[in-house]
Amino acid sequence: SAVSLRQENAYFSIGERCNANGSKAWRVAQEANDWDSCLAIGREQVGEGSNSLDICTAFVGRDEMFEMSEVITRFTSSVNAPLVIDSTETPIIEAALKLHGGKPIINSINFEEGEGAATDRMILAKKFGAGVIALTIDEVGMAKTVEDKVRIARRLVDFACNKHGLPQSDLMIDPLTFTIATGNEDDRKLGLWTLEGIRQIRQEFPDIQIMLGLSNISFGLNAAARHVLNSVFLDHAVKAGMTGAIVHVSKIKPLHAIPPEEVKVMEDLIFDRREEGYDPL
Ligand code: THG
Repeated sequence: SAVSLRQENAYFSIGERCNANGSKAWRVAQEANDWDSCLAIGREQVGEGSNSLDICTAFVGRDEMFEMSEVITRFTSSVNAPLVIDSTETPIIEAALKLHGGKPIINSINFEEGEGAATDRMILAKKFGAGVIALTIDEVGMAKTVEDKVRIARRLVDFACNKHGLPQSDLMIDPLTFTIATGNEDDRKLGLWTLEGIRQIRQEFPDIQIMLGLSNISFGLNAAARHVLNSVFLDHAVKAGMTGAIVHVSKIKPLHAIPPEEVKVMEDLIFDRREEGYDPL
């Protein structure tokens, strides 16, 4: 058959496994302050194609400031990829930015408690030349409907770019992914709404980045099914206009490498085409 020279579905991939809540192997290494093993988990993901690494050291009973600082100090000198600083605490973000060479990314800003914390973080972004991930969360809560995602995205672009001068290309809007695998009636449309949110935000703001924490979509399924659903959803999200994602990079398969019947099962799930009594999983 014809060889296609067109690279499809290029996106900025952020490795998800340097996360105390998202990887058992990482948590075990971090708890032992085994920084060599942490570094190995980071390097492995870059070797597998991650363009960046999400770093989250927050864990109950641990010293996030100390452990984040230890990690950033080592990674910034030994891993050839910009880091995504994933913390809910502004002082931790600031400490990490001070230690990071090159261009870091702040994960994240949102309007959960108004604009105070977001303002502090925008000032840091400007000072350190950082990119910014912005979640569609406001004082009312996390955006689940398309309408809420687009409305809060508008406010985030206005706030970060118009008010605080962040270049649109350095803003990564995250319209939020939730699991669609709970079997819960209320959750069935959440994937569909995220895809439609991406499409509308892309249309309104052609120059911003749009990203997701991809693996959230499949919480609740077994590992093999998760990898297929994550890959299929990623493909649809990129086609809708997404330009980045936090992923388990070695588990992402291009669609042509997944059996068509498995793609269909996952598309039925994503587009809520399940029929009465239909139980694909
Ligand atoms: N948006 C933004 N940042 C985020 C998220 C988001 N950061 C965290 C999270 N969500 C994205 N990262 C992960 C990391 C791991 C998993 C899911 C999301 C995951 N891990 C397996 C598990 O928990 O079952 C791995 C288990 C293991 O290896 O031990 O699913 O949405 N901006």
